Amino acid sequence: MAPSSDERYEPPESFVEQANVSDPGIYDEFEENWPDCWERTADLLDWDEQYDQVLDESDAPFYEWFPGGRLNASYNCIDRHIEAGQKSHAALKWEGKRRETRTYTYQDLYGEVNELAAALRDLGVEEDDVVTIYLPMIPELPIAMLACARIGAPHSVVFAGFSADALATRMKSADSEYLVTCDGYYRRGNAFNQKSKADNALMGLDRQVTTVVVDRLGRDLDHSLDDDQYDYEELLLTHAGTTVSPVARDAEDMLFLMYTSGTTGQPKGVIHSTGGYLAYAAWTSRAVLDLKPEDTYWCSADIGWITGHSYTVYGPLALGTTTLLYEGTPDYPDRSRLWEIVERNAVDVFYTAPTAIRAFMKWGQEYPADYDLSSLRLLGTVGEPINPRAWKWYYKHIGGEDCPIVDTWWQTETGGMMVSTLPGIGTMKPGSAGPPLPGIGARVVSEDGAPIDPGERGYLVADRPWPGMFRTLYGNDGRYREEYWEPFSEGDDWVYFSGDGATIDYEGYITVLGRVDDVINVSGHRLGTMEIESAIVGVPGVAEAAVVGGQHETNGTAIYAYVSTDHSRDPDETLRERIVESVEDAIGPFARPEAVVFTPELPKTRSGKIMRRLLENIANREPLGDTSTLRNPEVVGEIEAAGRDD
Ligand code: 6R9
Repeated sequence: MAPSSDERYEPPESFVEQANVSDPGIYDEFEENWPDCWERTADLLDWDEQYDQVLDESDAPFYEWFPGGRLNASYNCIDRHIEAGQKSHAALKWEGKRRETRTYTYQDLYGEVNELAAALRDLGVEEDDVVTIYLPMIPELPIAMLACARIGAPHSVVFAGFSADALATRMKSADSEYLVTCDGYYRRGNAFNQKSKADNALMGLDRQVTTVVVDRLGRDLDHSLDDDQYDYEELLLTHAGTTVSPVARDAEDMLFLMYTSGTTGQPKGVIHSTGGYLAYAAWTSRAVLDLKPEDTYWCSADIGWITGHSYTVYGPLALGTTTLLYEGTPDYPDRSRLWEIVERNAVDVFYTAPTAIRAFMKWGQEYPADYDLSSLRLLGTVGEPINPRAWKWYYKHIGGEDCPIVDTWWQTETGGMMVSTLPGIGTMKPGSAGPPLPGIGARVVSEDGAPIDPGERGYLVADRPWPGMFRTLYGNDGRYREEYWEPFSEGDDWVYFSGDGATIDYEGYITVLGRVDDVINVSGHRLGTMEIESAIVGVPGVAEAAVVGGQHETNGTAIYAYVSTDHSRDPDETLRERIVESVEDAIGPFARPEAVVFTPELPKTRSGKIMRRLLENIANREPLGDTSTLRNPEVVGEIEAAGRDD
């Protein structure tokens, strides 16, 4: 990825004048009062019981934020806005794939969340039971999340594009006995059966699962319900008008689980708390996204990923904003779809991923140019590094050179944004995310943990905890400690390791370079190479596989799979197709390799380790450097040739 450019942009005066945060003194204020500075994030919420303390570090790195405090996330995202007179204010606006639209006021949201909460309770869901949600971008997805939050049942949302196997693994890992899913959804205009995927997953589980099924497709897809499967609409009717008082949860109680890929084949269940997470999501939505209750705000990420959790659902709703949900893809039915939605809804703030921006760029400026985008006040990006060219295109053709851009670096584990300029304060430098947010201890260090010189490559770490941080990995405190805290901590100085490489400049601006571990970021989706490799080696005839990320014009990175076959099998098209299918079955279509390159052997060191770096260079058509440490240097030429033929 290209390094940041030297260009600088200042936020327009008109933006600064109205910004939620515009006093540069905020950085010092947080430093001087750390950790009490975080009280101002907790103050954005309504608490049933005040917390005793801001931060308890006694069992670090198992930190506790706002211990002793009690609150309910659904109350904070809904009820309190109604109590404040906002019942007729739009909470959710939904744009469906077939141009259907739906608007839920805060009162509507209250009604449906309560009815579903009552129904879930009736079905047996108790406080602390994990409810898995496997839904596409329809209003029932955030509604189900908030219904769970209301009764103190942590949700585990599994992205709808995941396969049956991936769903089963996640349900098993979370000991989840409840599932909310749907009959199906439209994909590029065609009905796609989601329930059969869910049913297949349930067949692989050795426990009874109670399922709620949303009817998204009506007559376009008939489905039948088993004894332990319930129709969503019918459940709501049975519980029409019922209300459930929000359960006061301990600040440290789990609000949700979110599975993400790591360096081993097993996905990790990242645990987020109720108090610290919600406070941090609300605070960053206010300070970085500049959200105000009267805004219509659109984050284009799927709620199945962390970005949608923090910045489509929890942050914006905690602030009483109108949050927009879009079910479709940017180019269906045509490439103007997003801009038409921005214009029609007069969207104020738009948050998307660099992959999407690169696609818009490729399609051409004429699509946004046809629409009135002047309602936009602020733009954001997240998920991967943004190259300066894409940044400038976004600034000019979407923002009309009048909207600041926040390039926000963060992760599933961090719960909320960590590195970004504050839009009403900071100078923007295309390609560089910016300084750490106030109170955040993000640093770039060398292998031994010492600060690196500006311009040098180092590792992105955080040397202090923050309220939105994950609390542990589900059922795996050991892995939490080892993977995230042990690499850079010394004694009692706990340092969080992000897994990303970065540089820092003289002004403290951080440019994130990407993962330094075996995680590949494809279009902002995090995938573990091990997960993909194990799907590939499961195909009969495959001997070995290595998967690396190679640069891709729009997706940022694409998956390149290098595969050797065993004696039983010669590589051919059928095998290639089986490999691709196997990856789709194990993970989902979004993990499909861009190329499968057959090679008689994988390049290995003398000790037998696969040289992934070398394969990465080959995928990127980069110079190979020293290959003398290879046991089998002759394969390199063959792989290069095979890749070219592909
Ligand atoms: C929120 C989210 C996290 C990984 C992270 C990094 C990459 C995210 C970025 C960025 C450069 C940015 N990443 N934001 N890289 N600039 N602004 O995406 O969470 O799915 O867990 O991915 O995404 O590599 O480590 P998640």
